[in-house]
Amino acid sequence: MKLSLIVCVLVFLEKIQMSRFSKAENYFFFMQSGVIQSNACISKEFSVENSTDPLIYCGLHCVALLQCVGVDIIGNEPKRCRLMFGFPALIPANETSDETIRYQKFTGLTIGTDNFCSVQLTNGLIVNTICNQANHKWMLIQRRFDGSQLFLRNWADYEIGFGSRESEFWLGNRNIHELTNDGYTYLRIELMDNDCVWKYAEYSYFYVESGSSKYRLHVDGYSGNAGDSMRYHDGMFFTTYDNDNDYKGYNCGSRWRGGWWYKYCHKANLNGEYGNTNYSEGINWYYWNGFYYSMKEVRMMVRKQ
Ligand SMILES: [Ca+2]
Repeated sequence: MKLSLIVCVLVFLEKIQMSRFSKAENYFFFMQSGVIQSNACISKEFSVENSTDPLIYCGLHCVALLQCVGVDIIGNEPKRCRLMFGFPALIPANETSDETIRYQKFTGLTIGTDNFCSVQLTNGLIVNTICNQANHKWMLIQRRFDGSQLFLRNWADYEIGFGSRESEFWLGNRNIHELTNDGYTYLRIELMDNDCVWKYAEYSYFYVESGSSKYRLHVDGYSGNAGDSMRYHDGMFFTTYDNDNDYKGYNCGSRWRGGWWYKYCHKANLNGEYGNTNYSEGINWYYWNGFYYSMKEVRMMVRKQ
């Protein structure tokens, strides 16, 4: 009895999934309104004439703009169209009304919708994070988007992890080690600037050693458009303000306000201080915006090869 019910539900879900993807032919597919917060931008809002199909009209405007990742169609006649900037997924729901319908732009860089998820690793460890259910199962290991979490933390905090899936977080060095040990060794980093333009960097090899090796980083095989700021950190140990494993005379973690695989000290400081534009103290990605620019949003995620 129970089993047949489950089968029915699965068939139903599969049908929903299919209808969702059939929309992709129009360069858009339906995306559930974002329960996961983000600081993405609404770039433009305008009315759509009653005689016009709002999806086609809004869609053409979005396709014409590189930064546009999706549209919201809101209100009654005349409907209004909002063009959204930001990451393809994680764009916020600014209207909770039933009248709002959101469509996401379908591009080669689109990687799908985000959901809360739990994944059990082969050693039995259960990791709770945000997953992205597109072609690959991405798991988020870090998120920054509003400065609500303090990232200047000690070794123990970075080891266990802090924050939550509803907010900013660091998944924890122990979890990240276990994930990479379990084959999640492909890394993707997405970065958004203050105009909601976003870029990415991918690494075809990413491995973090265990705590006894001070969570030493191995990273290689860059591709992307944000520049390769991680290669500099390859081979480095993790440093926090209370555990100095970097090569500099002082403690890079306390000086540059985060926990990271610091060297002399960094080209990437993704756990730096949110919104801080002082030299090297903010969320820096040197090869895109240098040391005086702090990213509006960042997310780091891993998948299997
Ligand atoms: Ca040092």
